[in-house]
Amino acid sequence: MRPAINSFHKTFCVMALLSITSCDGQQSVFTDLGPVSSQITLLMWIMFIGAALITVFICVLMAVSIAGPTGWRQKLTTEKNIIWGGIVFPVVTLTALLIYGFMVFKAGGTLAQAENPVRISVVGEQWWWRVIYRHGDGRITESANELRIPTGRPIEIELSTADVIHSFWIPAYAGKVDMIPGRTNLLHFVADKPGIVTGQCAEYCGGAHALMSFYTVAMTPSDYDAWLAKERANAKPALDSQGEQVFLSSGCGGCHTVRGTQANGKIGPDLTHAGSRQSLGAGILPNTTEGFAKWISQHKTIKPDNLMPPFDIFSESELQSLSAYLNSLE
Ligand code: HEC
Ligand SMILES: [Cu+2]
Repeated sequence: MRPAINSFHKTFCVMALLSITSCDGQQSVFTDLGPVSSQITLLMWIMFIGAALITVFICVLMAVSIAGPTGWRQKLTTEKNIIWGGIVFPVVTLTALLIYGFMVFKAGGTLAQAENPVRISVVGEQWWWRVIYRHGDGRITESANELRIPTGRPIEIELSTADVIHSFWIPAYAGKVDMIPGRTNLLHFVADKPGIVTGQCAEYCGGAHALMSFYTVAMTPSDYDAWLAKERANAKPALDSQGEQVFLSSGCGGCHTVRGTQANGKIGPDLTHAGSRQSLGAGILPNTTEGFAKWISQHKTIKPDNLMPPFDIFSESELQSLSAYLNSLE
């Protein structure tokens, strides 16, 4: 058990470090890469600075009422001051904030009326993301654990869940929206410029919740169109047929799809272009041949509780060719 705990700790420490360094933009509430998140950040600053000023003011009043000159203390207790300071002021500020809050709540509202938004469905699954790109012709392309979006175009994300409540959150673009069983919620935003940020499940959803992350890649519209055409295509024929053979004969295809092969399972993430994503295992491992080998041989310790069965059956060379094959699926 020891090595297992150690490697879990290692992952945990790396995650903790990442979350500290994340203040420079990857996944920070202070980063605004679109109009919806700027409005939310402004609301946050107004609330924070307002609350800080009021707290300081209350502390001064308290100090005066405890240790101030008698004249000042008497003034504090007049009926007029109680009514203005204790009733009128809170009612006015809280009502103003409530109205302002409702306005920010609708931040994506005008975007919701946009014609022809980019439509993408994201389904929360314990503990990964199913991502479905909806094409203009009504067809779909399924992918996983990464969101790609074009800049400057209104984005509409349809959020649902396959199991329990999850919450979809990319702080750089918009507020969190819950994924609730039996419902479809819509999230609207725009990405101002190309870049890569991360998002995270923001509602506790069971064991591996903290390891349910994902990358979002914003691209110029022409790059996006080119990428989507590539994503839509089937997997290229494998250069290394041994790796593909191991994949197809080990039961992986019962849960995973690689379009263009016999693997058409729907239980786990689509792997048709798995090698071209930013990360593996919902944002927790680097997308390299070693990363795939690590996932396949150690995923139960790297991401405890995840629902892929353990596979300790491969020889070193089988694992190597299987990983190289998956990494070649670009
Ligand atoms: C019983 C179903 C099942 C089988 C069989 C299965 N997997 Fe998985 N696999 C999953 C699930 C579920 C996940 C998502 C785990 C998570 O991140 O929580 C997953 C995740 C993965 C990922 C990470 C995908 C990503 O988007 O980053 C890879 C790679 C992978 N599996 C490879 C394999 C290989 C190779 C095999 C065969 C040796 C295999 N799987 C067999 C269910 C399965
Ligand atoms: Cu969660």
